Amino acid sequence: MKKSVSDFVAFCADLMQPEKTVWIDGSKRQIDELNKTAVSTQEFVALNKEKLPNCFLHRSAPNDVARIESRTFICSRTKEQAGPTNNWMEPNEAYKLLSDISRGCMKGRTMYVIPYSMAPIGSPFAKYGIEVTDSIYVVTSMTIMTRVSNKILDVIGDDFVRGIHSKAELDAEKRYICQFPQDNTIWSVNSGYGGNVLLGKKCFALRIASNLARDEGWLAEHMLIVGITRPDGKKYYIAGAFPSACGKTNLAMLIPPKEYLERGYKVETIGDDIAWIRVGKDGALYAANPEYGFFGVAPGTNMKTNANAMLSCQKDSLLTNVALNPADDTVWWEGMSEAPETLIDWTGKPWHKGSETKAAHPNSRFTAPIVNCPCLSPEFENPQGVKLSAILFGGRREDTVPLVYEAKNWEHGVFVASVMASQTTAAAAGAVGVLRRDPFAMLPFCGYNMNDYFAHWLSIGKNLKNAPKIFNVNWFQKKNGRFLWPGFGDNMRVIDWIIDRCEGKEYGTQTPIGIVPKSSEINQEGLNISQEDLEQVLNVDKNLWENEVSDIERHYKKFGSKLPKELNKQLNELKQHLQ
Ligand code: OXD
Ligand code: MN
Repeated sequence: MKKSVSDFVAFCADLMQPEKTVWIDGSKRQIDELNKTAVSTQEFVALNKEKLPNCFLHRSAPNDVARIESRTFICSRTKEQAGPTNNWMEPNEAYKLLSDISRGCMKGRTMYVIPYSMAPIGSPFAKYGIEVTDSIYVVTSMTIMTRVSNKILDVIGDDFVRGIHSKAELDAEKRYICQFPQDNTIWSVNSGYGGNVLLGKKCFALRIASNLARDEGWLAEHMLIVGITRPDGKKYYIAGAFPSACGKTNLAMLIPPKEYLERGYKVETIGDDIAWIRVGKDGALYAANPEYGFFGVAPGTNMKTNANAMLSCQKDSLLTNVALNPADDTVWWEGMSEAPETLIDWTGKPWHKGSETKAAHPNSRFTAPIVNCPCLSPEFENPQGVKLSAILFGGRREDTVPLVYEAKNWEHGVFVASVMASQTTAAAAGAVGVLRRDPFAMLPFCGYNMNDYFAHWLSIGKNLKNAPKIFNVNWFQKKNGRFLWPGFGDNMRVIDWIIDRCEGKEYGTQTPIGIVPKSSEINQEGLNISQEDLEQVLNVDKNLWENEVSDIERHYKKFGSKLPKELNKQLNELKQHLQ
């Protein structure tokens, strides 16, 4: 084993003083044993062995149910490197604080050492990590979400990403999720919520990896990747960035309307949350999903909205903060089906149908192996990734932003992504439903100065001979509280228009914001929407866009003088077009 690995593990053991250290080898036998232990200590509840084989319910502490952005820090050498959108802590100060909190925190516990790979081991995309943790929930989840194997110890270099996690006392006042980009190190303490503790995911694959990507000339993005095959057999791959809990999983696993299925359309999933994207020799972009599982939002998921997600979490999965149906040891969440009469809610208390409280937490999750997904693409393990035809950006907007529009070119696309906004969701602690700008859906995940991140995107585009087209989509427009667009499978109609545009079809109308489809170009066969509503979702309202521009100006002020000039130029052009 590399000395750097054993030194790291020795450092963690010296500091946190676990009773023993166990190396995770990725074998089923070892995980089965650990799951049994977790059931015996009530960390897990074993679920129905016939209906949900090898599935377990896990409850996190009630004050620890979402990512906590206010306690997430980028500990780069200078505040300027972390930029205007991140919390920053001076690295020596952060290391001292975390060491003080962590000293002796694993006394009487086992420290598990997890070697894992993000992306297929040995592929050009692969990056390796070691996470130490005192939580079996983390071990089982990491085994689902990443490629855990003792083989990693043979291929790992000194540049592996060091991850330290301890539940410690689950003390919210001493909860910290710190990234140290200059040392490839992540330190998370006093939390047990997935997004804060499965260190391969947000902390590594986005915050640390975005730094690596900037230095090495690639992109680490909060994006789904989906493959579409048209009846003529031609395949298209599309990546899409939407903020947390805005439907990336649903779009990645979309089931097309009957009319499309009958004509031979096929949709296949590559990833639902993170894309690592590299420039190919042909000047196109190639994307791979570095993860190995789904950590999806449960509420609202059902056999109609996302049958593939439902089918993915029926075996070998963890269900976190959902309700338990004690009648048959199955699980339930709001929006799954008609509620059973009685349940045990996500906090472990009895719950009755009609109760004012939710049975499942709004950010309850399924953690499911990607190989369970019925529509998993055969390209998922392709070490070269898949060639992107289009990149989508979008968020939850009740008005202003039409169903879809196409950016004029790469630079304009970067502008569109830099001003994206969405209503906040339960995936992060804090108010829900508040509109906030979330550039590239990366606001909580970009591990360095976002001005430099925008500049990196602009410079990647300059070298692309076969750049994907960039689009913005919005499935969430409302009138009198009612969604105007049916969404889910019907989003295929929008994807189809996007692919037509990628094929160079002379579609759409130039508007001040970009190219918007004419309603006649959206396939309406079997679509249940009035002509009026369809016109409305495609409308670009100049007054609303003038307000939007004022808000974008306020948003851009935060970035100060380092904001790339190309973006201000794009904003000025938008203003002119609106006049
Ligand atoms: C997630 C998130 O869990 O974005 O993917 O919060
Ligand atoms: Mn996410």
